[in-house]
Amino acid sequence: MCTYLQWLSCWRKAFPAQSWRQKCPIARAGCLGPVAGRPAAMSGKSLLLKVILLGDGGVGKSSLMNRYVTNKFDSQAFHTIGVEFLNRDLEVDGRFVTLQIWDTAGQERFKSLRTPFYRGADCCLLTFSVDDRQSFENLSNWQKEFVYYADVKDPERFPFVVLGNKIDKLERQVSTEEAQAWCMENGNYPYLETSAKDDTNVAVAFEEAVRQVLAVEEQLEHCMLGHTIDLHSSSKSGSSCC
Ligand SMILES: Nc1nc2c(ncn2[C@@H]2O[C@H](COP(=O)(O)OP(=O)(O)O)[C@@H](O)[C@H]2O)c(=O)[nH]1
Ligand SMILES: [Mg+2]
Repeated sequence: MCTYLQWLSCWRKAFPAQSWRQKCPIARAGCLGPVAGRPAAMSGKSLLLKVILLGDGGVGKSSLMNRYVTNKFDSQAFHTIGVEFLNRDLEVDGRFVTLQIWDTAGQERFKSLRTPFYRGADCCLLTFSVDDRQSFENLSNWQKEFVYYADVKDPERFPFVVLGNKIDKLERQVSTEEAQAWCMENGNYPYLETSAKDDTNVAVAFEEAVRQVLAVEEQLEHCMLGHTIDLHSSSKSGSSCC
């Protein structure tokens, strides 16, 4: 018999980096499903979380990231080339977190970057623009694409957060109610309306992403602590919590 930490350390040695969740029997059973390939990593005392911004080109993904990390907004922003990421440290509910925010360009020629870009994500921010109906209608495609390429084992538990950006614009094509209804129907995702231009709800959106991940991690820890595993035996004892 061994402790949870000993067991975890053995698993990580046996199945390094990204593969351990997929090979862990509990992970395969669904407990660890929300996280696409690896647990959130610890860097010093800070938890490193990888968050991905997805959505149609022009909805404001790069602007949201830049507003949050550098507190700047550029109305003549250049198109993202391939993939970029920026880090920001924050504290949420007493936990110190380093957010690694990944921003991508959706152009066809960068499609080969999808798998390494999506893999290992702890949270996905599905983004549309409230003045662009098509970007809202494409949310399902972005969600499916992420689940497929990130190889999410349990999509129902994966932490998605939906952002309706550009609420400073006077003419809307998507109402708050409609967006909330979509979130409710597609997995009860949190929905936040943001403006990278006015800095409305931008920090709140990223904090919500962290909260969603922490909630899943807590569930995971709870789940794994509930297991007693005999490393000398091929079968595991203890009842499943998932
Ligand atoms: N009015 C307004 N414009 C925005 C907002 N966010 C981004 N934009 C503008 O929308 C355009 C596309 O933004 P960008 O961040 O490049 O979108 P991305 O392709 O999703 O990364 C740029 O001209 C931005 O200045 C916002 O919240 N309000
Ligand atoms: Mg961009």
